[in-house]
Amino acid sequence: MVGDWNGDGRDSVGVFNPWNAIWYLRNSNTRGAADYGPIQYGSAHWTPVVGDWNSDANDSIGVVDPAGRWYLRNSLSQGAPDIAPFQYGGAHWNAFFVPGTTAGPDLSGGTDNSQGGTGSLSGVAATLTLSAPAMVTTPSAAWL
Ligand SMILES: [Ca+2]
Ligand SMILES: [Ca+2]
Repeated sequence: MVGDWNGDGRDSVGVFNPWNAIWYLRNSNTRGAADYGPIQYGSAHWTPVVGDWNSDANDSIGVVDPAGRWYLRNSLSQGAPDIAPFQYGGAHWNAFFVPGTTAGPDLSGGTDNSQGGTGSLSGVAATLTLSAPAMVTTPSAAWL
């Protein structure tokens, strides 16, 4: 993701490790150590979001859980959400299908399969989840 973490008017890079929900944010678009982080915020496989939630010119972090609840924080640090968590959207609507991630074991569970369109989405997610590890390892092995 990108955001203006320090309020200087320029967006710069940030990454979120979907396996452990740890953020690393940098104030310049260059290599180097994180200016903010590691910051543990959220849970594994939640969706990271960034924005200026409080209009102070600094972008900050947020996460959306698999049920569609948003947890927004005004500072680049660990801690409780600054805005009371709220529901916006349905379960799994915000999920990124990042290679190698799962949005939770419930995606392939029996309950989603009984909900029409949600069932087909679950099928796609399950396929991506299962194929991702092979996609990560096979190309590098072929190129060596
Ligand atoms: Ca900036
Ligand atoms: Ca802000």
